[in-house]
Amino acid sequence: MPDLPGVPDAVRVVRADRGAVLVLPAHALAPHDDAPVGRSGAPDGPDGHPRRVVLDRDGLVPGPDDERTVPTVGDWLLLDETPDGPRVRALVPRRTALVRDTAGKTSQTQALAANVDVVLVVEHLDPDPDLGRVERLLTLAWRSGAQPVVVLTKADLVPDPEGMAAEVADVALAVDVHAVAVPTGAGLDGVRALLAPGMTLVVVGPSGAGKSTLVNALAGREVMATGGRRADGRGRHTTTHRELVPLAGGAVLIDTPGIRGVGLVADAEALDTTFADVADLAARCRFGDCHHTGEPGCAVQEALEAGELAPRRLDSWRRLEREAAYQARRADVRLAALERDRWKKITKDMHRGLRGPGRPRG
Ligand SMILES: Nc1nc2c(ncn2[C@@H]2O[C@H](COP(=O)(O)OP(=O)(O)OP(=O)(O)O)[C@@H](O)[C@H]2O)c(=O)[nH]1
Ligand SMILES: [Mg+2]
Ligand SMILES: [Zn+2]
Repeated sequence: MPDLPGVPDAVRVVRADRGAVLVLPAHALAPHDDAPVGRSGAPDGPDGHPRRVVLDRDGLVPGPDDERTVPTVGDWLLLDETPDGPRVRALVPRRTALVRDTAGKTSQTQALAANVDVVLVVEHLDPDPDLGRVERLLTLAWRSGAQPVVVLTKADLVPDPEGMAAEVADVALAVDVHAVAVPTGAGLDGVRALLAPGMTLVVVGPSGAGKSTLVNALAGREVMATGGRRADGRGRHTTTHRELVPLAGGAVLIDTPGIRGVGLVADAEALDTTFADVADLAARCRFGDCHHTGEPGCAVQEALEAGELAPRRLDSWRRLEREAAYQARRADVRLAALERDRWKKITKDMHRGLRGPGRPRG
């Protein structure tokens, strides 16, 4: 695998549940003729079917730097064979990771998918695409280290898909935008071009956008169940788990459930990439700490007044920046708490050491 020079016996997580993972060996993911393609739900099946590996009690696996990590779809693992079955020896360091913030007072993040090359940000053309959501998912994707690509679905349901795609492209800088219609196959070739052997793609987007329909179309068979659309146009949450689907050509696709509000984990770099137009303007403001709220020499306000920057775009940038800053603060609080606990333990151990082993207290 191009992924893993020097780690020939690694297996890949195709599905992660609470206490166990389903894995496939690299050769089951590589291109070969009439491969029995792995499907989950058949633990320990014949060759080509995923194997079930039970995790330690805590559900974690040994990662780099002795850190224990929750394994996720797309992870590569090294196994040990034991009399009780396979056990995870180590997690191979992740090349990229799509991470989201999960709700909670102190920040907790969740890796949605690992070792991804391309993040397909899937958004429907009918109902109208939500540009703010596209910007949010693009930021998440840039942060992952993978290349984002936007896929606009249901092009068959609108009169001017190309015009709509151009509007989305205006907010998706440095990103390819494809409008597709699965019933007619229109636009799918552009997405198929991304499926080189060894590539890992993940689809993210709202429920009902057509992620699983797209996965099936690219796989050429019904791998994932797809859902209807409710009368109000909103999704039904048909897909309920993340799953890695090997394609015959040697690429793999990861399908994910529609995420309601995906908590942003972003850094300045990811935001500046998504909003490169705003960041460029902001760099030209007279004052380095300009808030773009009426300061003299504000290039952002000037662009707004000249109609060169959409107010929606600026609002969206501000909202995501605030959210990312808030998330980072919560992460800091959590880190500080962890650090405090660690020192408490170290000082406690130290005192115990000073007292000497086995020496009675008091
Ligand atoms: N007309 C049309 N319908 C589509 C297209 N793509 C998906 N659909 C329909 O949209 C509905 C939702 O599709 P799914 O693939 O289940 O959506 P999803 O994004 O996987 O949704 P979740 O699993 O809930 O996150 C289904 O009824 C699909 O048939 C398309 O290109 N054109
Ligand atoms: Mg789905
Ligand atoms: Zn300014």
